[in-house]
Amino acid sequence: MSDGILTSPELRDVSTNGSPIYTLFDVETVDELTADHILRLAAGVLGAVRIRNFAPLQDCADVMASLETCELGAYDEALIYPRIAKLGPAAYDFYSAYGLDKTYWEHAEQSRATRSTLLRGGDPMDVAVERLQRAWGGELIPATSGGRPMFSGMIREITKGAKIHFDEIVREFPGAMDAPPASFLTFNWYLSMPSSGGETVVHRHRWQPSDEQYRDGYGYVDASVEGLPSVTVAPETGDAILFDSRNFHAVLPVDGEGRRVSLSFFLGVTGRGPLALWS
Ligand SMILES: O=C(O)CCC(=O)C(=O)O
Ligand SMILES: [Fe+2]
Repeated sequence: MSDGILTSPELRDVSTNGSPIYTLFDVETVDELTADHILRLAAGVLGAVRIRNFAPLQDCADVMASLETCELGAYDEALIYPRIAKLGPAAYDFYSAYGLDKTYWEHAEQSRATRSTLLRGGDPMDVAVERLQRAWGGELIPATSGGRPMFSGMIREITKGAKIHFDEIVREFPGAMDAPPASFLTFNWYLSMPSSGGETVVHRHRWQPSDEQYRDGYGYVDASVEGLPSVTVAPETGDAILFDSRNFHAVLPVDGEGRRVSLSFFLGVTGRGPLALWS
């Protein structure tokens, strides 16, 4: 271990027996996302980033008003229960032995068309992409499946919570994505948040085979993460958060007034830059 690691101001002592354990699993709440946040999430030395006022409240309100006239679909309720409403296909819904099936591409096209007018006649995804691009300072490109650009930018309403789960397309749906990225992050921009409840909890834990004893439908019971460090993020309307989607995470049920709706997609640092070497 280098001196740099031992003296970093971001480190916290979470020990219970006197010796310090550095988890490098904090939430950073910031006004501006930077490439460094994305890289530290990718490297696994940050729990989550919350970006305050990611986009204007008026944009959120306008998208929410347009959504009133638009019926949301849902994940397959036989698999994802309690129900999670959404606009836009997830690989989760359309994976078959041969990759993403034909209906995925049909849903992608329809959903893009519906989403493309929700923000005063424009697409709220463009706002998110523009902000992320500015932070990253480089290109954002769609992942591909069978050579075709995949859909990104679901609008999702989680009301009764989401079970503890992880998202890692290359492990869950092998072969669905052509060129796997070198990291797996999730982005959510909260278009509406309730007055209480609906927090996102991220646990410092990645899937391992023994977790299967804790299976609970599409997710895992609390015992899978017992005793492990975790962070709870309570975004407000207009905020966005990013974290490593391979870490087990859950959404708590809404218990106040108001809807919990986010624009959501996965992103990953691609693995085709130069290789950095060190000792
Ligand atoms: O809605 C959230 O806060 C997180 C939802 C989730 O499971 C994800 O983004 O992977
Ligand atoms: Fe998730």
